[in-house]
Amino acid sequence: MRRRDFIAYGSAGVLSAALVNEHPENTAEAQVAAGFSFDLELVEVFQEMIDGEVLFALALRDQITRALRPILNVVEGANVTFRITNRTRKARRFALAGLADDFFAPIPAGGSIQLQTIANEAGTYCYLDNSEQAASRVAGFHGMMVIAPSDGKTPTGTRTPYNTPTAAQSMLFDALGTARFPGEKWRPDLPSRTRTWVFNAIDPVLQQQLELGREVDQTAFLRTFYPRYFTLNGLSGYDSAHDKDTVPRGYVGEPVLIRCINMGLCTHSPHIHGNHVFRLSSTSPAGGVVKNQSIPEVDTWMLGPLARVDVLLPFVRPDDIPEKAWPPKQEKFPLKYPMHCHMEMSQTARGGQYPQGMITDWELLGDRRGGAL
Ligand SMILES: [Cu+2]
Repeated sequence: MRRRDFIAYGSAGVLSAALVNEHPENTAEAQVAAGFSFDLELVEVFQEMIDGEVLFALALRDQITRALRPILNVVEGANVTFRITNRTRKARRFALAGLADDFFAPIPAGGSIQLQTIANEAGTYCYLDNSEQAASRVAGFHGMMVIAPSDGKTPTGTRTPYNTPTAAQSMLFDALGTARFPGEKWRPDLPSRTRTWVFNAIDPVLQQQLELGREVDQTAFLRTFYPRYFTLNGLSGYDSAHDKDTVPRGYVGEPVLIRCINMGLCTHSPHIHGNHVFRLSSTSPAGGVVKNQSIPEVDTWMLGPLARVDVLLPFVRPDDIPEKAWPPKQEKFPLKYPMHCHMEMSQTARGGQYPQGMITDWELLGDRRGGAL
């Protein structure tokens, strides 16, 4: 089920009948010879929460696909142009956290701007509005930017998500498809082998303050922030557990890269059942991408505010099923395993409804595709 999202036109904030989509896979890219360009607009919207409550929110929208909070896909080294129109009631400032060009010029209310930068290092990044410090980011003006590598191969030619991968990253990606990980290498050419997870926490009081056009006192905002909804790709609970763009699905031997960013104010701890993940990269204090020199195998990974972490879900036979009992005969495929945040407050909606918070599934569709192991 898709939640309803509405664009709010004008300062009156009247609910419009225009339904809009939030599809992470609706990439906003429009590749041109010299680089990438995006036509985007800053909008005020109303979005339906998991319990039916409708809240005001801010968002960046792709002017062509109409997707809210699109994933911006570019390639390392390319020139990137953003043409942005600000349709909100306040001046806004688009920023790419973690890239060298962190601060562009402000965009006045009703104005348009063209911004340019260079995609300087492959990895997972985020865009946001920092004109009201953290407030408008948390209120929905955020999204992911993915810089794919221009080459991205290990010394032996295996594809990875990074240019000049570390020795540890190379060992892991080279090992995919061999004894420990029967099956295939990671496949960047298949969209189903990469998932993008954007985490956020929503306080209805903040959303209402922004809806009413009130100034947000930053100190008070940080002190009193009281999130009631916890979202993954803008969805919660049942919705995110059944969202085709959020749920990793595949057969044994089809590893999936999961790019994670936390746009909220709370620290989260995504925790996964069935398989462990391999933590590939994290965020440097200066905002860059840290390609890990050693790769921990974990079932929980920490995501502080503004953290960006890549993990690899290997899609191996789950350890809790003995080899002699594999493939399972009584329990039928697909085997569904949860990912839920270990910060327990995040599992609820409105402080009580469990499990309607930050959760999704991943699905093991069957033994090795084609049967050969
Ligand atoms: Cu659990």
